[in-house]
This record gives sequence, C-alpha cells and structure tokens, in this order.
Amino acid sequence: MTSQTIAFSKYHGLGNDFILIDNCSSKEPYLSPQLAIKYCDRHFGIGADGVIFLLSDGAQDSYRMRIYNSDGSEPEMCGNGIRCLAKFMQDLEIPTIENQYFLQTGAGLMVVKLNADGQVTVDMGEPRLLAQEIPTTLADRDQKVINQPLEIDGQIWNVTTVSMGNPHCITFVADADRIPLAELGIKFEHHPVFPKRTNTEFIEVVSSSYIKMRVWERGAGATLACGTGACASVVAGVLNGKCDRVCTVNLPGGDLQIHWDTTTNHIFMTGTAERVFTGTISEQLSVS
Ligand code: ZDP
Repeated sequence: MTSQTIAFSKYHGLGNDFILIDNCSSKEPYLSPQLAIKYCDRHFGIGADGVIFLLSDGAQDSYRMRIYNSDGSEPEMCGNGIRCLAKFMQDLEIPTIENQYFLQTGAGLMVVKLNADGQVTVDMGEPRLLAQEIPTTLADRDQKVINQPLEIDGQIWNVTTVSMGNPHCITFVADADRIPLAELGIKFEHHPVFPKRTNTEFIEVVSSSYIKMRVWERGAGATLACGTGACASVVAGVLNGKCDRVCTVNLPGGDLQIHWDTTTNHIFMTGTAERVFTGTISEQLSVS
C-alpha cells in the first residue's frame, strides 16, 4: 500500500456527471470500486454518477474506457461518459485522427468525433435486440421483446428491450413527469426477468421527431441524462412505429440528437460535454 495523489477532472454531459482519471500509465483502474463509491458520494465525496478511467490499449493511438457506476458496478458502456471522455482527451492534448478518437469499451469499439461547434458525436454501433443480448428472459433467447407485457406489483407495463452494449427497458407513457421514478425504477432495475439488472426509460412521445425521457439508471438511480438510454429509446420508438430515425431526445439535463442510420444500422448520438473543475485526491492505493 502506498499513498498516492491522483489528478482528476469532473465533467458532465447534460448534467450526467463523471470523475475522469488519466489512467494511461497503468493497466488497471487506479481506484477500486469501493473508492469509486466513496468519491461519487455527493456529501462525503466529490459527487458524480460514475468514475471513468482512460486507459491505453497497448498500441499507439489506441485507448480504452472503463467506468464504474456510483454503486461500484461496472457497466459495459456509457454514452454521456464517452462524450466527456473525448473532451477530457482533447484537454489532455491527446492528438486526434481527423478530429476523432477511437475508444475500446465493454460494448466494442466506439468512434468519437469532436465537432467544430464544440459538440461531440459518437458512433454507438448497432443496437442489439435479441433477448439473450439484453439479457432478458421476457422472450426466447433469439426473439425480440417489442411491446411485451411486464408485470410490476400487479400493474402491466408494455416494454421494449434494447441493448446498446448495456441493457435498457423502454416503456411509453402519456406523461413522463408523472412517473414515480424512484419507486418504479428500482423495481424495473431488479426485476427477475433482467439477470444483469436493467436501465429503464419512461418515454413520452411529443412528436415523431421529439421525445421526452425520464431515466432510472442501473447502479446510479435517477440521473439527469443517459446517452445509451436516449439511443435505446429512439430504437424502441422506431420499432413501435412512434419515432423517426432522426429524433431529438429531451432529458432533464438538456437535449440529445439521435440518428439511427439505415445504411449502416449504426446509431449516432450528438450532444454537449463540459469540464466543471479539476482537482487531486490522495489515497492509500493497492494498485500503483
Ligand atoms: O448500464 C449502466 O449500468 C448505466 N448506469 C451506465 C451509465 C450509462 C450512462 N448514463 C450513459 O449515458 O449511457 C452513462
């Protein structure tokens, strides 16, 4: 055990906030999941929805993102977080390739582009729809779950499930603001039909090109925005005939532009990412 000082930066994407750490000199994250929980705490720590580590991936110009949720669990992917990571890399003066960074994640390779207007566009890859890919037991392994009933405390919710590398359960509602998010979200998250738990999105369709989303995140609870959730919700909207493939998603923290491209089947997400502050933490670390 050695005492070490670690530099961090705090960023947010539409109020979905993260502690970012340049972890390139080590193969493993500097912080354990336990320390991530501590630093994400809004009263006893820095305060964030998650901690993101920038790791090198062996080869030159090749990087990897790892993330811990505020409960210490490790998701495969994070849409708002990866936009923040791109801004962080830009601030670290890591050279781009034609304004792009190539980042490995638990959900595969993501291409992140820094736009001239300061926004960030992420090629999130293809959505995965089969029950085994979510994963969910709501249908047979190689079937899709589109508008299927899910029972919670005797009430039926018609849900569509989509994986953006991480699991999402989407339900369309008449008024997103009236959903008791915390009370319901936790029940979706831990429902036995989702063996890896799930993120849950409540979607109000304002028009076919503008939807309103309230999200309960696996391992992080109610957050102001969720990038993978916005992508998954547009996919669910298209599959249910409610949304266009080019759609704005309104979240409590602001808007995200989503485009599900017909030719490539890839989903492109565009939105802001901003630095809030930088600082250092001192910790007794087991990894150096
Ligand atoms: O899948 C999960 O456990 C999510 N809580 C990960 C974080 C997703 C995120 N909000 C996003 O923007 O995709 C960061």
